[in-house]
Amino acid sequence: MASQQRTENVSQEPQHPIQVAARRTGLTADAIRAWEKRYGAVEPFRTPGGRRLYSDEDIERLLLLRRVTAAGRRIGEVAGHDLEQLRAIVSADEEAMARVSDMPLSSRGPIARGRGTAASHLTACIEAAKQLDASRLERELASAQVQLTTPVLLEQVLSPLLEEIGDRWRRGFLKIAHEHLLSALVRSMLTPDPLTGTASPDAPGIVITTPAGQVHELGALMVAVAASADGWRVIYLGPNMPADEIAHSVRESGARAIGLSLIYPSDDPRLPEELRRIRRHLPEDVAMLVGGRASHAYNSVLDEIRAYRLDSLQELRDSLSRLRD
Ligand code: B12
Repeated sequence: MASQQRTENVSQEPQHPIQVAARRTGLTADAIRAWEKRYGAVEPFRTPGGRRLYSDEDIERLLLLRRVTAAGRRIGEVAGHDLEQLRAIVSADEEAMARVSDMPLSSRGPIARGRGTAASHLTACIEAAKQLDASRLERELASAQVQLTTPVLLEQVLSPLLEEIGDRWRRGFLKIAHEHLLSALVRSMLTPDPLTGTASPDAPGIVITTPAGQVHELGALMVAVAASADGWRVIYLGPNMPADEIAHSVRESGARAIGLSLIYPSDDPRLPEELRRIRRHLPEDVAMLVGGRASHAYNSVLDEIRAYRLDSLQELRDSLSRLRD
């Protein structure tokens, strides 16, 4: 059972529903409920109707638990610690891990060197990318990953970072090597999440990919991470998938939705037919969610096949939450 030591400056008023707790911590709602049931990690207030409400302090506790588990500790070992103990473990773990700089991101835990805002992480990442300093960029990305919630990481660091580096590359200020370094690191950072998501087998499923001819993959990966963070069972197919394969995966997995990312090109004459083909082979009630910088160029075919065109990951999260209900 969690010790209930309270601190003065963090509100203890139960006011946030579980979806807000999930968004603020980057944990899935399923994971939060499982930690409560199995380990009593955080015990929220219950309304008369049985809804869970979390205080700011509960959310801080969940965030600390997320960081200690991300650093390799088992939830069962730490769930009973109070806030002070958790903070001490986090800072000792992260200090030790900050010394590990030459291991690949996927094989080590997160690194944090003090609390940063999304803007400060973004600036640090841009500087490291400009200098082609791979190990510093890895550290900065890992630090952002552990200190920020998943939506903030995706929308306020990774997305503008890719935009900025892509833009400097287009204007000739950076070389293709900068972009390759960045996209390789971002890719490896995003990949484990959708593949090892913590969603339960009966969570609603979503197939995520890019259609044939669309080879930019990072938008699809971001969608996969965002859906997974919201408790969806993600079936991630990778980029450049033929229509028949996509439709087959939806039917096999019983997915309720499909997420397609369209980044480049925005004038592929074969893509409209490819999109129609996906729709024709999908069960009627499967929702098609389409986004990415090139998606607006295919508006008319998207309307025709009753796909939802979404402009941001926030719109994705809203749509997923409506579909779930
Ligand atoms: C990384 C990258 C690459 C990598 C891709 C690696 C990989 N595995 O994906 C590599 C180096 C291979 C590459 C190659 C090329 N690239 Co490139 N690339 C980029 C870069 C930097 C990032 C792309 C990216 O993933 N962006 C992040 C995405 C996710 O951002 P976004 O589209 O705005 O999406 C956001 C939302 O819309 C939403 N979203 C995305 N998808 C979806 C889906 C759903 C369902 C929802 C709800 C939301 C959603 O999430 C995002 C986050 O907010 C961009 C620059 C940029 N500004 O984007 C150029 C960019 C896309 N590339 C470009 C070009 C020109 C190319 C090349 C033609 C270069 C060349 N001459 O070889 C080739 C084309 C390859 C091909 N065959 O198509 C241009 C495209 C210009 C245009 N006319 O649109 C860009 C814009 C660079 C530029 N500024 O000129 N590229």
